[in-house]
Amino acid sequence: MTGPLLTIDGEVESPVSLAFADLAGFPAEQQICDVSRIDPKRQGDAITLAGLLARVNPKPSAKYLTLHASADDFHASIPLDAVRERAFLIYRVNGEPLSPKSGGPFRFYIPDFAACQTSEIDECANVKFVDRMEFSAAPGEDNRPHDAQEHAELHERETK
Ligand SMILES: Nc1nc2c(c(=O)[nH]1)N[C@H]1C(S)=C(S)[C@@H](COP(=O)(O)O)O[C@H]1N2
Ligand SMILES: [Mo]
Repeated sequence: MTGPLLTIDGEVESPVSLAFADLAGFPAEQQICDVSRIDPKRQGDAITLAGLLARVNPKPSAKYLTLHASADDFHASIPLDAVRERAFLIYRVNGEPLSPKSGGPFRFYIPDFAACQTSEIDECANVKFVDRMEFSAAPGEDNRPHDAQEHAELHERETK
């Protein structure tokens, strides 16, 4: 039993599907222990996006990263260069997989995100339940809310 998988594909040399145990096996320098050091509101351990990139080896054509959550059909597509050195993927809390309540099993996180709807790199791009990270030359699927009303409706759905 490997548990849920995270697929990383698109414009990369080596597409992969990774399970919890694979992420736990990433080298120490690609792990962030205790993300609360970076954002006190978040907890757990993460793999740096740089570490994931080193594994899949993006092609030069990879300019956008699309985060797919098929669980609730939520998607965000962001310019890779803007997050390459700072984003990470939270996957573990107290040695266990990140719970769905916290956005698990895999949650994308960008420190210093902009307020919702103010830029391509906003809080809404901190996609929960990520099951696929897709690299592409042009922007991919993105159904982040466009205005305050859509945003309020999304959060209303989320709490149900
Ligand atoms: N899969 C998924 N990820 C998501 C969302 C969502 O509805 N589904 N909402 C986004 C939005 S609009 C925001 S502002 C943040 C909120 O994160 P939080 O619930 O941890 O505060 O999650 C983002 N990630
Ligand atoms: Mo948001």
